[in-house]
Amino acid sequence: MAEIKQVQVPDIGDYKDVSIIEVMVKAGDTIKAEDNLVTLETDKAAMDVPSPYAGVIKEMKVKVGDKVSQGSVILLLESSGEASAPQKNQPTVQTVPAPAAAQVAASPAPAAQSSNPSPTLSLSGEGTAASPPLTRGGWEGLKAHASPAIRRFARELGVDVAQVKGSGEKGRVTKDDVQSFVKAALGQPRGAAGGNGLQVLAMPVVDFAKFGAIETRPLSRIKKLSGANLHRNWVTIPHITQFDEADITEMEAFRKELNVEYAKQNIKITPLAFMLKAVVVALQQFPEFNASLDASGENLVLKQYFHIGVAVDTPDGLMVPVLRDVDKKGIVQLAKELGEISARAREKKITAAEMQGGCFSISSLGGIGGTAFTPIINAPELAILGVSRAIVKPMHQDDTFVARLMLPLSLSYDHRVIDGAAAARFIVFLTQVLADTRRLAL
Ligand code: CAO
Repeated sequence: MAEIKQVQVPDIGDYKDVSIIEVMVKAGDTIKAEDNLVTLETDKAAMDVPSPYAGVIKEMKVKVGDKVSQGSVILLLESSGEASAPQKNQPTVQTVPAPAAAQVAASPAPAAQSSNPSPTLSLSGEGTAASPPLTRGGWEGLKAHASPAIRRFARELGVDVAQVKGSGEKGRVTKDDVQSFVKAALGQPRGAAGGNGLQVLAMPVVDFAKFGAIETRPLSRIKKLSGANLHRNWVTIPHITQFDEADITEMEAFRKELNVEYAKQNIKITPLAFMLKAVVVALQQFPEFNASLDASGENLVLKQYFHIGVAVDTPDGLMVPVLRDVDKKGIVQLAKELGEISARAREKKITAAEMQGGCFSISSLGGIGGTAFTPIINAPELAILGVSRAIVKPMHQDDTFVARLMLPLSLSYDHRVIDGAAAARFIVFLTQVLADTRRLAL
């Protein structure tokens, strides 16, 4: 025969007067043993309290905001006799860890960042608290204020709880919030502003053999990896490219002298060694270029070290090894390291670690030719310098034209962080340093 049972707060350790932040059931509900009834929140954890019995709820004894301790009555239940297995009606606890810095991979993902993200359904779904995915959404998910039950509910729907605006107490995300979020996301046209998808036509599938002889060659592993990173960086970072030219006539004369001097030691000094040093002087002058956005996308992480990536063209594709502590090294030392690291990249002897930790990159096509190009930022860096081939040009000086060796520079920068004026100042400063190499020592 059915009997009325009191369902009480079970043993919750030393906690007393704990807040009820969510009530998942109401009078009249038919519940199963183990169904969650309420969520309690301490300063360290949120806990779901499951029902020890199955039955019909006769009366609720608590509401959101009430304070309870072990033994407080949550509700009266007309029990159908079915009880949960012993020890099972313990609260399920989920701690709310502090956000951790996402580990930066060789060429890590700067997922679309927004300080006010619009509803989006995550395709992969949010990770668990134990193993959050290394995405901004995932880490943010841990920061979001939501009970374990709501997190689970959101996860089942593939919703990143971090993106849901909470309407509960202290901005807590409720079940209604998650449902409204899903409705809003479903109501949005795919690829609308703020959505995750890009609304583009599918690539045409063409039978090329219809038009002539062909050969199919698979892309190298490096090309596949770097291609995916380049694609992501190109579509997610608003790139602007600023162009300028540096008068390197004097620098070139000095470089030639050095090359004669160091030929015996088999060290070849190319303009790139000077570029590395000049870039660091500019980064010191403009620290926001020596920075990255943090995982939330809302803070700039300014670096006090100067590691510069150098794009190396290898038979298998592009690699970007990183030269460390460029500020602490001289031009000859840098030229030597550049020669070694680019040779090792071409021999596929570069490790993943050697491609990590860069602050800024240089892509030099000066040895090949071309007048200018628009390099793609190597995220999470904020800018990259493209270097093209220097040519002798007539420059107007003191009412006359003089022949000067001019080096074309192309600076691509992340416009979310760097303003056009700052980029123009950076590149002008860089050209001044290159025009007068004494400034490298300042
Ligand atoms: N203007 C004129 N001459 C230049 C120059 C420039 N900007 N840069 C280099 N040179 C000269 C060098 O002095 C050298 O001349 P000598 O042989 O007469 O001494 C010659 O061009 C070849 O230089 P290099 O390319 O071997 O050496 P580097 O230090 O300039 O560059 C490296 C090294 C590894 C960056 C380069 O070999 C390379 O791989 N570049 C390609 C990078 C790339 O693919 N970028 C594209 C990325 S985006 O898709």
